[in-house]
Amino acid sequence: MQRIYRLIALGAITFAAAAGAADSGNGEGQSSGDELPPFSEVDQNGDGELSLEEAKAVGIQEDTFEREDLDNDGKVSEIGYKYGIK
Ligand SMILES: [Ca+2]
Ligand SMILES: [Ca+2]
Repeated sequence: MQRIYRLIALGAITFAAAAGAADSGNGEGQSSGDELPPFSEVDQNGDGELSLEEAKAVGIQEDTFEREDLDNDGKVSEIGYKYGIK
């Protein structure tokens, strides 16, 4: 059983490293433990930002969205989506 735990730990480290490196990359869609779809899928009108409507379409709560919309312009950036919304 110990071997399995080691594999899980290794996977978590790899994922964390990949998430840090994928800052400006176009995401290779390896989602281990990430329930949310890639930003490109969520951003339905392709304006590079997430509207409340787009957020709700993938099950993001309105209060979660508002928390991430720091400047209250009704939109959340890709970074906010990736790192702020869980
Ligand atoms: Ca959008
Ligand atoms: Ca905003």
